[in-house]
Amino acid sequence: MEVGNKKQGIMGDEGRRHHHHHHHHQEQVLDGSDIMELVENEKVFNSFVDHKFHELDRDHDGKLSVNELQPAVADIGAALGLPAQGTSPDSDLIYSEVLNEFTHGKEDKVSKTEFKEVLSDILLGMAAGLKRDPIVILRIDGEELMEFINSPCFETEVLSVWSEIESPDQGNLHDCIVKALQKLGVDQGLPPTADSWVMSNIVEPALEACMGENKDQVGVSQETFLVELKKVLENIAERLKEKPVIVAHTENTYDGSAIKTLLSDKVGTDKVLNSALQDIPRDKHGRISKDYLRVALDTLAPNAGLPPYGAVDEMDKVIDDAFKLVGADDGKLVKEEEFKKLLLEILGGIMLQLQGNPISVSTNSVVHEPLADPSSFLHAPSSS
Ligand SMILES: [Ca+2]
Repeated sequence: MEVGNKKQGIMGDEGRRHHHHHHHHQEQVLDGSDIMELVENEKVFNSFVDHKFHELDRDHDGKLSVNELQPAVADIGAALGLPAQGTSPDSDLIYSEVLNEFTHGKEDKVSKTEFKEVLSDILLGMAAGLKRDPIVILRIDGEELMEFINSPCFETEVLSVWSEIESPDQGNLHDCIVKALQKLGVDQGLPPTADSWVMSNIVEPALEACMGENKDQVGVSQETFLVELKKVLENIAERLKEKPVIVAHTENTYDGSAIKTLLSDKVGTDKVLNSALQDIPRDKHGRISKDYLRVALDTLAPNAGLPPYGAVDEMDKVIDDAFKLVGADDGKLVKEEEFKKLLLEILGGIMLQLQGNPISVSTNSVVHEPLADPSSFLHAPSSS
């Protein structure tokens, strides 16, 4: 099932993403010739990777841990133009997808060879703006929307949208059209209307231009709806032509397989648990409050192929249920071994639930600060 258009934030703000230049949806977003050149020049790229890897490998063990990868992931998010963590819902998920690209959701350490492969893949994908798994960068410029408007299935689709709007004859025309726009989406060439920039810079001006005083009209007929919606969509398409909107799109299915892989590797699981517990406070007897189970789970989420808590409502429900099942929310103090056991039970519970009912999520996040200088990522100082 789709959980589209969620809003949320990502990876820690590395301190240089406070400015959202909402008006810079420019062509150069996808002009990554500098990146192409760098990645394709074996010698230069090797030296770039050597340098970056050395910078990131803070404990100098020749591998990158999930923590050590965070600055690189944050840089990639910044280069993609994603909003900082905690500022916009979808981005968290995209950041965790980038991290998953490196870790494949299980390996707790990444070698230089793996780092190089994934980095080159991500950079080339960014540079080309081409479809890549799992992140697709879409440039919504009105062309696809015009195709939709002129397609033979337009009327059928719009009428099915009409039937999904709750008591359309009771709302005014403006609200009916807005509700309809919310039901359409990137598949039809519309940017996500849940985004406030899109709403105030594209949708509202289009509504104003098309409907004027008619917008307050109540008792909207199906016929009026069809005509008015078409006008608004055409107007939106015109605006997108002038001001294309860049959208980062992800699709993912959580089916518990990453947890299964993690749990089937005893040594790997121990490592992941120890690392998740590393920074969690103990009382003087070495006991841990169960309140920290959620913190620990969030820390190991990337290793278990889970999104950050708060990113996907349906996943949050599954996680909450797993906590309830093992009585994990009573805040009692437990010994470290018991804490780990509970954490494993929670993971097991989530896995079983997902195996029975996998959750598919697709998100569309408007990129507000696009890759104005595609090479900035490459020259940016480490955010650590
Ligand atoms: Ca390391």
